[in-house]
Amino acid sequence: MREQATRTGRRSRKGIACAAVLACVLGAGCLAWGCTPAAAPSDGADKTADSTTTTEPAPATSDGYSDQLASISGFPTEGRFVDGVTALPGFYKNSEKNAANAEANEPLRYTDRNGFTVQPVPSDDRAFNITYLNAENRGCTSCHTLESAIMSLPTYHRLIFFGYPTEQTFANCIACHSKTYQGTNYLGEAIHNTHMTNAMFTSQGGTCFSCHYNDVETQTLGRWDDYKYNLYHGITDVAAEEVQVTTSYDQTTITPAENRFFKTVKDEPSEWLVDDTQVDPSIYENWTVSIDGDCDNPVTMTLPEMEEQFGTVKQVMKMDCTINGVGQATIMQSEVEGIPLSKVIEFAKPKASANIVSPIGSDGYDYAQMPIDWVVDNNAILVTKMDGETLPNTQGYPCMVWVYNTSGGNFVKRISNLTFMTQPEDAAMSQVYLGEFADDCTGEVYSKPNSGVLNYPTNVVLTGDEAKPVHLEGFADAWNEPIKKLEFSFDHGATWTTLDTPNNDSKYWTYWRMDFTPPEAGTYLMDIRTTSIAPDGSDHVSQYDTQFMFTVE
Ligand SMILES: Nc1nc2c(c(=O)[nH]1)N[C@H]1C(S)=C(S)[C@@H](COP(=O)(O)O)O[C@H]1N2
Ligand SMILES: [Mo]
Repeated sequence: MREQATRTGRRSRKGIACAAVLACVLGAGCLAWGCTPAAAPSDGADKTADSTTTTEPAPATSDGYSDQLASISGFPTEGRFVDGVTALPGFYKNSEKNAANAEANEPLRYTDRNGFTVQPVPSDDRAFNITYLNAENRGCTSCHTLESAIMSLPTYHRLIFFGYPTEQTFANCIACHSKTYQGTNYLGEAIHNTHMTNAMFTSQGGTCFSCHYNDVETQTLGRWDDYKYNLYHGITDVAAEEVQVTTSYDQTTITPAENRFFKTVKDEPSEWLVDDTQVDPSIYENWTVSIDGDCDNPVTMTLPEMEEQFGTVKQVMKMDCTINGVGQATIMQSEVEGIPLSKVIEFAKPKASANIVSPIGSDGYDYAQMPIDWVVDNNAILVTKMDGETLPNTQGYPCMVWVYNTSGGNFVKRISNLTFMTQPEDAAMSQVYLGEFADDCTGEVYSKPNSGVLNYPTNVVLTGDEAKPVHLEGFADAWNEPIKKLEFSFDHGATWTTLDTPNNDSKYWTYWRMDFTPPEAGTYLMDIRTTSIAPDGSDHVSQYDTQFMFTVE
């Protein structure tokens, strides 16, 4: 990991752009408002102004708008345009204008907090992106990081911090804030209300189009961040037949400790227990787990007693948070060691009726109610060590449940109870999280299967050795579904290079590596399309491509 550096060089142009808003929700009212031409000075208003503030009468052929243009650029205010075309080149010089505009509107670069140089908007020979798309002032992260926006809310909202230098985006908000999960209090509602009435947003000229793209095809306001990479000028396309790229993958790569993600528990920040210099061995020695509920042999044991009684196993396991959005880095893989829950369950003797076991966190986290069979079949363990060391505080010291083929939402930190329960059969799988949240805009599963780049933030600028070739690496994962293939495109999805991943095991993530030799300096866009194998054997193709832009010099 690079040295920490603060975000610098961020200058603000007029206008603002903030957190993404769901496309479908704004509807015709806002669209119509957005399409109505903004107030152009009316003849009436200008004439009134002229009569009271100027001594010379305004030229008969002029209007207020032409006067303004004339004062800016020497634009002729008299005579038919068609008679004066030879005079136009005096100021209407295409190439000079384009170059001057491009120079005056060089896209912003800055150093991100991980020390990477990033340029969110590509340069193009006219500065089209800046001038006409207003691209630097649109989309959530043109104004704020997602982390700082959430931390600045007036009420508590739990946080996810990435360990990989990937940029967190609204993609990580979709799952919990979907209509299917939140009902009427969905993301668009929350984002509209926190932005449209927010002085920071309005005072900087924030509008619908700070967050939205007007998609004439679908007649909706789409999320700018979903469209932006396909709208930018200045991206060099490379077709699959020409692209110089090598790819490989494995399923064994382990996440370095510094790249593990951290999700806060529901406590106060002072109780997050993130300081590993404060790890007190007596917490581990004295930690008790109550094995209770619908079982014949309820018992309370300390962790050392459980290790003694049930032994420990070591296994490589992935943790993919169920909300991990398209291209996001709420994922890791580690070699974990701990007590097999199958042994604990056997010892506890669940009642014949019991079908659920729920590890409950000391913070009250009780979302993980899993079928007993699922926990046994998927080799759940009560983890006490990660990569050979005592579990760090951030990762749930002194213990955390991990389960194969199941998302991080079921991995409970600091469990106080293992409770057996009896639930109606049809409800039994409802709290096993497998990344299947719906996307309100399409009604499809949002981010399964998923993929992402983990070694650079999108929009990174690479020079020197890092540019020849460009080395990219990252994951593909679909929770309980094996990955079938990854496809990479460098021409906006027209042609694809395929990386097949035969005999894939859904217990582990799929970690890919790529070397891309850029044909020339410039900005490139990589689209990743991921395919997993659905339980019925059919191909499950990612709904959205993961998009990653980079500039090489
Ligand atoms: N006790 C407790 N355990 C918890 C949670 C929680 O809020 N409380 N969140 C879960 C979720 S949703 C995830 S993704 C993982 C995150 O683990 P990490 O911080 O070790 O990466 O912890 C899980 N375990
Ligand atoms: Mo999660």
